Amino acid sequence: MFENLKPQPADKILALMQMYRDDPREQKIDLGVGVYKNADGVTPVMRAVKAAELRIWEEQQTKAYTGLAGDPAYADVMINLILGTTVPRANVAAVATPGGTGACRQAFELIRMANPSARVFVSNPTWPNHISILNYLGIETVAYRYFDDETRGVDFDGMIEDLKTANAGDVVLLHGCCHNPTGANLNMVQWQEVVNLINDRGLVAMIDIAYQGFGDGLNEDAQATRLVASSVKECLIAASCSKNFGVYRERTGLLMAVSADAGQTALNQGTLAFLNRQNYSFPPDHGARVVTRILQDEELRADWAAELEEVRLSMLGLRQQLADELQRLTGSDRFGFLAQHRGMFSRLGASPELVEKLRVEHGIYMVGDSRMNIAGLNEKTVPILAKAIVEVGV
Ligand code: PLP
Ligand code: TYF
Repeated sequence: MFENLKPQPADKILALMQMYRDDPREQKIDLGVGVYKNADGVTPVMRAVKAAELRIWEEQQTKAYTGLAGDPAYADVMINLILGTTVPRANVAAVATPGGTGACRQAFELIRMANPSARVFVSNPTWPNHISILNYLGIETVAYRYFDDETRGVDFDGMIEDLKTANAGDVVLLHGCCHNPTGANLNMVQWQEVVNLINDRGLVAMIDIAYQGFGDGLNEDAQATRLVASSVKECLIAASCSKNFGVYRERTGLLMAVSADAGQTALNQGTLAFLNRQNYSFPPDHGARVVTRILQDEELRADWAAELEEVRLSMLGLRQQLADELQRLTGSDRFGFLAQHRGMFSRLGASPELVEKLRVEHGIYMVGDSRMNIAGLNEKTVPILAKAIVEVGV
């Protein structure tokens, strides 16, 4: 049997991570995989996470199974964090999942189950795992225009034009905030227009929100998701705690199915629990329990929010420093978009050849599409990157 296996394409982002590790140069700079790093290049365990883990260790009396949906308290706190009070709890079905990836995977499976002919419209570009999983599940994808190579902002007219080709029942996959890989995002007026189009054409919204708190703030980054969830007939929301709680390896995510008809929720909840059972039975618990503990405890929650805010502001500071430095070196504003982008990533807009040159000649690692993880920089490396960008001729 095994002889029938074929080599599978490697994940380019993860392959780059290995290349970076294997590079002996001391001054190398890692702007690859989307993991937050502080000025010392460390991905710290957040203070509130440590404190919550300690309390759980002291108090936890059992590790017996939870439920197929995970701990209900986890769903409650996460729904509140993401949706606030914009949607009644009775309209939301939710299950814990292994990370945001697990949530995406289950959402796609639910789509295929409910409407096998649905196509999923994905931004061009989007997180490569979206396409990879959709292809694997045999779900047709349609790319909609999103990133404008000239302005390095959103090609909103192109996006709307392409979404107008969707048929009733097709799914529109949107990044709730901090678009990966471009860093370019819609404003709220544009979000409203997308919502109107979804409603006019009978489309289904799906939101992937993996960076709440990394862009403009915890509530600000949830604003679009809240607008969509409270304005459409139904939507799926895949959420990740990997980044904003720094619990990457714990695999902590949530999938929500939101319906304007609360009478639908029991069936949605049963379906989500069924999907969990088919794939892995009970979802991972530790990360979810830590998140629950933090969000339920006023002090831990405040400390977590404060540390997350430091993380957010540090990335904004690096963006501004890089944009200023490039302004100084080039005498032009053409890199001003770096300060406008939000989240961990910015697409620089360099050709694959220049990305390769940056890696080979300068030891600067970014993804082949010129996506940079801003958190991979610090005050000392920003000028080095800016100089290299100008030298290779981006
Ligand atoms: N969705 C997007 C857009 C992401 O960038 C990521 C990566 O972090 C995820 C989902 C899921 O992350 P995880 O499965 O690690 O929670
Ligand atoms: O885009 C990123 O870098 C993060 C981390 O297969 C990631 O979302 C990258 C690749 C992958 C899983 C997670």
